[in-house]
Amino acid sequence: MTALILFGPPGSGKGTQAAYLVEKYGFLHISTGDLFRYEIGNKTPLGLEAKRYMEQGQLVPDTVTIGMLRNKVEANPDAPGYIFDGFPRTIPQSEALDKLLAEKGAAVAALIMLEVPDDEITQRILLRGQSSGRADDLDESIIRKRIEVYKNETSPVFDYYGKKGKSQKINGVGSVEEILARLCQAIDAL
Ligand code: B4P
Repeated sequence: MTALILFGPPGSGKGTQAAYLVEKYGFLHISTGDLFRYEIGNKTPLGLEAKRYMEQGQLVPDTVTIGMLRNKVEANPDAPGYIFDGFPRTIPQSEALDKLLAEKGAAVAALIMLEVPDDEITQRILLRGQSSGRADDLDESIIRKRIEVYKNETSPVFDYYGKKGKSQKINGVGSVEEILARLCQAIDAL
C-alpha cells in the first residue's frame, strides 16, 4: 500500500494534479478541503464548524480534521494506495497520519511539494474564485492570510518528513501536463 502526500501552498495545484494521479495509479484521493466542502454543502455540524475557519483563511482545528481523516481512511481499508491532498497541514496532523498508517503496517512513501511563487498562486486562486464561488477564493486579504498560515503552520511539515528522507520538491509552474509529467517521474522513481 503506497501513501503519498501532495504538498504545497494554497492554489499550487494539488487538487488539479491529484485527479490525474488517481486515474493513473488507482490510488484513493483524500482531500481534506473537499471533505470539508462536502460537509458544508450538507450543513452538518462538522461542516458548520469548519466553515467558520475556512472563510477566514484559517486552518480547521486538528482534532476535527484528524477525526475526519481517520474515518475516511478506515472506510476504505482495501485501497491500493492513498494520495493525501491538503493533509497533513500541521505537525500534530503529520504525527496522527504516521500513527494511523503504522496501525496498518504502512508508512508515508513520499511527500512531494509543488513549488509555486506567491504572486502566481494569488492570481490562480482569484481566477478560480470567479467560478468556484468559494468565499476563501474571492477576497485577496483572505488569500494572503491562507498563504501566511501556510508559511507559519504548514511549511514545517516539509522538514518533518525531510528528516525521515521523504520530502522532495518539484517545479509547480508550467502547464498541467508538464507538472503531471514531473510528478509521475518522481513517483515512478520511488
Ligand atoms: P484546499 O481545498 O486544500 O485548497 P487549496 O489549497 O486552495 O487548493 P489546491 O492546492 O488543491 O489548488 P487547486 O488544484 O485547486 O483547502 C481549503 C481550506 O480548507 C484551507 O484554507 C483550510 O481552511 C481548510 N483545510 C483543508 N485541509 C485542512 C487541514 N488538513 N487542516 C486544517 N484545515 C484544512 O488549484 C488552484 C487553482 O489553480 C485552480 O483554479 C486550478 O485550475 C489552477 N491551476 C492548477 N494548476 C495550474 C497550472 N499548472 N497553471 C495555472 N493554473 C493552475
